[in-house]
Amino acid sequence: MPRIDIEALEDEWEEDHHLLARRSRDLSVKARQRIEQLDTARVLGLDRGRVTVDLNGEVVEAALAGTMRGAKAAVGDWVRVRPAKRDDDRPRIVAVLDRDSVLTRTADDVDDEERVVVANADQIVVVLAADYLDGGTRFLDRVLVAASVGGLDAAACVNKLDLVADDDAAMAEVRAVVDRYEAIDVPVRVTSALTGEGLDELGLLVAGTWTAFAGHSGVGKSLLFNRLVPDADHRVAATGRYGGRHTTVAAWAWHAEALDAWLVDTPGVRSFGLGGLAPDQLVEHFPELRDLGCHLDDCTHTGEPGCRLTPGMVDPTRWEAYLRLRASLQEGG
Ligand SMILES: Nc1nc2c(ncn2[C@@H]2O[C@H](COP(=O)(O)OP(=O)(O)OP(=O)(O)O)[C@@H](O)[C@H]2O)c(=O)[nH]1
Ligand SMILES: [Mg+2]
Ligand SMILES: [Zn+2]
Repeated sequence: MPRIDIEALEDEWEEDHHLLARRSRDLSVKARQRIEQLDTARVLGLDRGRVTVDLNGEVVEAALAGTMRGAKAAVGDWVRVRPAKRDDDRPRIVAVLDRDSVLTRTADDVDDEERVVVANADQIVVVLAADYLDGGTRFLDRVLVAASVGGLDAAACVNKLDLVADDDAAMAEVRAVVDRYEAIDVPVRVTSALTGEGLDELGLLVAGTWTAFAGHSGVGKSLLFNRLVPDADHRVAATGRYGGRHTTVAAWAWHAEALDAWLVDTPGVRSFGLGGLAPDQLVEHFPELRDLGCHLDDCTHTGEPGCRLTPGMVDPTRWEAYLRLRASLQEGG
């Protein structure tokens, strides 16, 4: 069911078409039928009241209809668009269609206001900086949970390889991260957006899909994006240092023609909250715990008598991540 205010929409139509102010139940049916006859478009970007959409292959600017009060569209959403009534007007979005997938986050684990990062994407690629893997993998562990909840695939990209290429210990850490996540079927690509290393492999990962990039500020999402979509020319931070720079301020989707892909650059965030999730649900979204073969009902594998989990069955770093997230969600709940 599209998220719309049918009654308000009817009012607007009555005004538009000078319909008799007649309220009957089949007006709702008619309003829905009319919506179904309208074109569908895909949201590429939002900037306050303006919504850029892809309407039958053309990038046009639309606006939310007055009837959409309170309804929110996000990048990637499919919407129904009513044509502009006058030449100087913009097409109006009158409905947001149900989502196939949605990646949401909250400000922290206590907050439960869900913010949509991207709707209807096939895949999220979490970008990590090779010289800051601890923070990056903690972020990745959270996004893997959110992607599992929201029904999209997840992958990782360890970027800035050039910064650690000469450091054997750091390179061993990069390899350990690749192995840890590939073991749970999360593809990991290793790149340097600066030198171009690994970009072909990253391109293959995103080819033919709708993929969003997420990650801390300054990890190189926009530079990677510009490399994959050369005509996009997104703003990239001037220096290679971190410090909560937040160069990208809004999510935006671009077509990477050579890859037949739609790629979404998103603003870096400091934290990726999972406030919408109950602590006991977490276990469902750690594949290695879900597939443990523990047959206790609703087992969280945290000391229940008869639990099948024994030390060594699960990667210790991922196990720590599970316990840490669980504790954080318990504090929030
Ligand atoms: N050495 C090196 N620097 C890189 C690489 N990728 C990006 N950078 C630099 O890192 C800085 C941040 O890059 P951005 O692409 O702006 O980072 P971002 O992830 O988009 O950041 P936000 O938009 O704030 O979320 C810039 O100065 C880039 O030039 C890389 O592979 N190696
Ligand atoms: Mg950016
Ligand atoms: Zn168990």
